[in-house]
Amino acid sequence: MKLTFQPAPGQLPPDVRIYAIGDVHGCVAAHVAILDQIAADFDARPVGRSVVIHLGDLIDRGPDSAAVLARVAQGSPIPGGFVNLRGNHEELCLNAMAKGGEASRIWRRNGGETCLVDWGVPKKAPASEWAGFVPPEQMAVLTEQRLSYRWGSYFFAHAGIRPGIPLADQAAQDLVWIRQPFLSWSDPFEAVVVHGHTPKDAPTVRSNRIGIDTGAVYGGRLTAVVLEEDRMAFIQVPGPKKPRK
Ligand SMILES: [Mn+2]
Repeated sequence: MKLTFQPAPGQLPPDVRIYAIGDVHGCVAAHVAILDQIAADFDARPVGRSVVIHLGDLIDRGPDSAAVLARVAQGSPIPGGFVNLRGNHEELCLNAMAKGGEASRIWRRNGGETCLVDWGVPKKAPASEWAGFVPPEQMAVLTEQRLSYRWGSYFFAHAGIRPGIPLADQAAQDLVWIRQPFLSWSDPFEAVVVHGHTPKDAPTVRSNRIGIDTGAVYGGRLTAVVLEEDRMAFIQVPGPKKPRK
């Protein structure tokens, strides 16, 4: 695999490489394939400090959310480990388990039904019992996700940020859910925001943000961005061919 680099809108120190992976949504084969490519790139071009960031929405809608969580729980294929950010789907899931009622209906309607099936939760089990079906290491992936991550001139969050508010003061609701006015904001932010959440046919590269949700679960591809010094490259693998019923 040969990466094609282009100028990046941000900057990292010379001995650092960041791999950030967009919305997986249960597309386990694509996830495994992209981790393999990341490992191959790292082995071919080792670097002093590295990390693999999941930008959130590991679960819901795709072929096997439980298998994706299990793979994430196993840890990174390269030194430096995983940083797992919270997506709105993980938030919906945890809210459903904690609150039941309307929160559980909202999650089920938004892709959570597939996740429950993947965990083997019986159709009639009440929301208060769902967590009992989740392997502890998978639950830990969900509960230990962080809201954002910063390195060099990059800031990583699932959905984006609220323009005009310092990065340190961003609300969880915005980091996990925001679309506008973030997506159409053209002025610089405190850092270049690397995010998923809003699917597009191709990665979006602007001077103030990089969007890498390329709709793997909707017939598109799973994308990872490779960031180093003043440049970047994309790794892309196909998502599943047939949507899940
Ligand atoms: Mn999302």
